Amino acid sequence: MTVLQVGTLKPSLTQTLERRHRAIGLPDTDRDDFLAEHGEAVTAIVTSGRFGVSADLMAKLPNLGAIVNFGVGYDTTDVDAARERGILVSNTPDVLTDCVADTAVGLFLDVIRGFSAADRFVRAGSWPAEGNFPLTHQAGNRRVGILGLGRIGSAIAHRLTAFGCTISYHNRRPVEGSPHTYRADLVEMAREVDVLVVAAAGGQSTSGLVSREVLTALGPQGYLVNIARGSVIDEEALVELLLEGKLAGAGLDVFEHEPKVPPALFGLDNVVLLPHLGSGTVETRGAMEDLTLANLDSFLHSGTVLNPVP
Ligand code: 8YV
Repeated sequence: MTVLQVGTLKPSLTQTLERRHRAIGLPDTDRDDFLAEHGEAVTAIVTSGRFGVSADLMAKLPNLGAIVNFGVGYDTTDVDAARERGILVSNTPDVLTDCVADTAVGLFLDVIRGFSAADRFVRAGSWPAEGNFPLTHQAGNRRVGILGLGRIGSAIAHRLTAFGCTISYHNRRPVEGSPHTYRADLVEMAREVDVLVVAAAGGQSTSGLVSREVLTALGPQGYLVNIARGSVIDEEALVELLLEGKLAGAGLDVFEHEPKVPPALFGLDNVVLLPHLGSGTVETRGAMEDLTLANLDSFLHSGTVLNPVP
């Protein structure tokens, strides 16, 4: 039984996998030779949302039983192919909800109040030279639309409710028992809100969901916050509309081609750019590591995982 690591993982996770399970890493080169030698022995993979497992790789691992994903998002793994082959896929839900929701609120405040831009203003010596920083806008008591009222979306709604915001949301279906207003039509919701917060899962079903039409409906007074996946938004349209002043601003933790960020955004003070750090705290990444190892142990001991993806 061999555990295979796909992609670069948190160093302490790699150390534990090597120590406890003698895990081996999938090399970047000469993969076919490597798989010819080790492929049959591999029963479990540990990977992360940045890398994932393709159907092609699964086909070369005839005894693979589980793909254990470090992270809640698993859009880089071909889950349909895994299901067809009877391979379990697990993720790390719940433990990162609070940190990712905090990041969304941080972006929400920053993009509306201009804190990062104001920080640059102070550091550049512009305060004594130019006088007061230009006025920004109020963040509390705004109308916020959340795309994806799952665990993270609900935690964002909870936080922004405390800021006096009115929350509406768009999902495929209404969430039973939710106190927030359901909007079946995303374009209509975007038209009605001041801020659109994207918290939907990535993958094919949500690819390009925040289209040019949705962004145009959000309009020149509207702000966009994305802590989900870059693929959910038509990034080209987003950049164009921001450059043309057809959106008030955007707070982005995720991008379509990470770690590449469209350079056209670098000069815009109404855009806040973060390097996909939503879950990136010592506490949360530690909890994700523990849950990843618990899912792997569960599979190796009982053939089941604790957090199977739907
Ligand atoms: C991680 C994430 O940065 O959980 C997710 O889906 O996007 C983040 O928590 C990522 O999974 C680590 O590679």
